[in-house]
Amino acid sequence: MANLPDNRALLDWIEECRTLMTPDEVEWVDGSEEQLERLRTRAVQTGEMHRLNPELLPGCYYHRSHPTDVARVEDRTFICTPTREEAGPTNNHMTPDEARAKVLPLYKGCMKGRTMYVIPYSMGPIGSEFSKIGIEVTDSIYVALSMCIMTRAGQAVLDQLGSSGDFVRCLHSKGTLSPEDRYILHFPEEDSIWSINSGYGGNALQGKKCFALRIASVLGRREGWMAEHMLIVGIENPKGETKYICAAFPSACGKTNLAMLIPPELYRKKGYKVWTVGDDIAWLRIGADGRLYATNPENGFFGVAPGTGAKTNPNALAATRKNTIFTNVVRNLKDNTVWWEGLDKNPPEFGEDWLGNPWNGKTATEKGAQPNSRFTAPLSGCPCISDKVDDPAGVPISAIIFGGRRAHTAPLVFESFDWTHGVFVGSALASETTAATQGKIGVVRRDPMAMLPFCGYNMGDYFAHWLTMGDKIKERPKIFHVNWFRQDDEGNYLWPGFGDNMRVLEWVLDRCEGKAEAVDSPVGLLPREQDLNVEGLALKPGALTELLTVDKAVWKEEVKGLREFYAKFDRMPKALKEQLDQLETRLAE
Ligand code: GTP
Ligand code: SPV
Ligand code: MN
Repeated sequence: MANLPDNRALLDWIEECRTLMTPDEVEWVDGSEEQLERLRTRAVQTGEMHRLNPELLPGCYYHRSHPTDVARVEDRTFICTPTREEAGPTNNHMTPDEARAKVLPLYKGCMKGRTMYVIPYSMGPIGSEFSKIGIEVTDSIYVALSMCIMTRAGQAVLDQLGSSGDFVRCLHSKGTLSPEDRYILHFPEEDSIWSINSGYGGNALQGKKCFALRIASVLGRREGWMAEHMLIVGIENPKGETKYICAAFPSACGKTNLAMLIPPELYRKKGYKVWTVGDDIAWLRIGADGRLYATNPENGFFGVAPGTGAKTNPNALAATRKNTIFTNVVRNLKDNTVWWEGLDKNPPEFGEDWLGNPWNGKTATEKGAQPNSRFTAPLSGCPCISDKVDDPAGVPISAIIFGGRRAHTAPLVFESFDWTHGVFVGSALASETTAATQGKIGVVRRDPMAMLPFCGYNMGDYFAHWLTMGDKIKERPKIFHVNWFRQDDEGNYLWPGFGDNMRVLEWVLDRCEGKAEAVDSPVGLLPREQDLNVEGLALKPGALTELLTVDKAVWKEEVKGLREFYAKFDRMPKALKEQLDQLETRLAE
């Protein structure tokens, strides 16, 4: 049992939660293996989780969420501030009073007959001056166990908190799982988060998007740092020097894959290595030397299962072979393991699909795994995990990359002219929607900095904050844009992607060191064909030319769309509006 600190603020708040939701019991999560094992056993008894083959997948469990509860629900996610203006034009808004009036009745007595778990957790290494503490209360063992993988959780966090009231109050109940009453609410002024009627991922594991992005983005603006939807990866060159890159791609657009990429053989032979620091969220601060430093506030991966295979992402796959919880994938009943589309070419004949129906991979016409099915795996299980993940100082960033899924329009890679233009490029990011959020898939939407669903305040102010940070950073990282998803007329990807993205990263890092050439284009600086190492690649004739082409007519359309988007903002910084005008002028030349 946890050793409770003498902390009035904390104990009073837990008592408030207990009175409101009336659980039968309250259990503090100390994070000890003994307690976690007890919780796992309980989850197996209640049927919430299923223990997988201990020889093939030791410490691994299978879980299904409710069929209506399989992705983040952006239309039910709200920023609750006194004025609409503070939430801005891209967020759903309620006043804190409205939100409480709507949702308090749903919480009333919602934990009757259940246990309320109290999870103390740290985003970032415990005790680092950059880390922040949250306390999540939940009635879901799945959420409690997942939080213990995804964050640094337990007694050490309580000890660190001591008597301080400085923690984010995270209230979660799976409630009745009713989609009509599902709410994900953020109260930035009170450092609190309320979610109810979902047990899924970003809706329920509040340390992740709710805290580490929406609340943290507000804290970052106030305190002079940034919370971003970015992977962090280290590229070690043959001389043993490691340079770090951050990259922001929208959900299910390749962050986990880029963070763990295995370089093509020709690079490996030369001695290149890749180290993963983070795959989803980066907290960025200016160090004492004036450079930009990144830390990964998380302690685990909540990764997309479909498409993760031995060919595409062997490191992610390896990370899921131990102590992992799988959600909404296929169960292989023959050997009590799991499967999903893209794992291998050997789907189970005796399986159950993500809904629990009998499923035979040899004859099935429907997919077996939900397209947004996921694995929750500890960072420590990843073979290429960086030895810097626990470093409280973080890693220095050489380059920032924005990217999305664009079948046409965006070239494979381009460099921005300077920081302000780079911020403009980030603000102009657009991508085809994926299964990570409920709604239509494959429609292009504007998703600035991949933060559209995650910025906890007015996005006009957020852009201004990016510009201000640029003024303060001494050695500003160069800013790039990539697109691994450009297609030919038949809908085939022009670029092989995955490990071969290393070839683009090499150009990016060489540009940072002034070692590679680039040519001007209206949208930014492009590599010439000879500037990318495509040795050993079987690209279709003309593919590279097409990948590096900026079609002015298509981009003029892009500018139109962007103008419409910019028009939504009252608080759009002047410098970015000027960037848009300049782009239009360059396209007209
Ligand atoms: P979130 O966890 O939702 O934030 O997603 P993510 O950005 O980490 O995306 P992830 O790396 O999990 O990739 C999502 C999907 O895109 C998977 O099905 C991948 O197989 C696919 N993918 C990733 N990288 C590439 C690439 O370079 N090319 C192609 N064609 N597909 C890719
Ligand atoms: C995303 O959707 O960007 C994710 C998964 O990383 S979730 O935790 O649900 O936000
Ligand atoms: Mn994500």
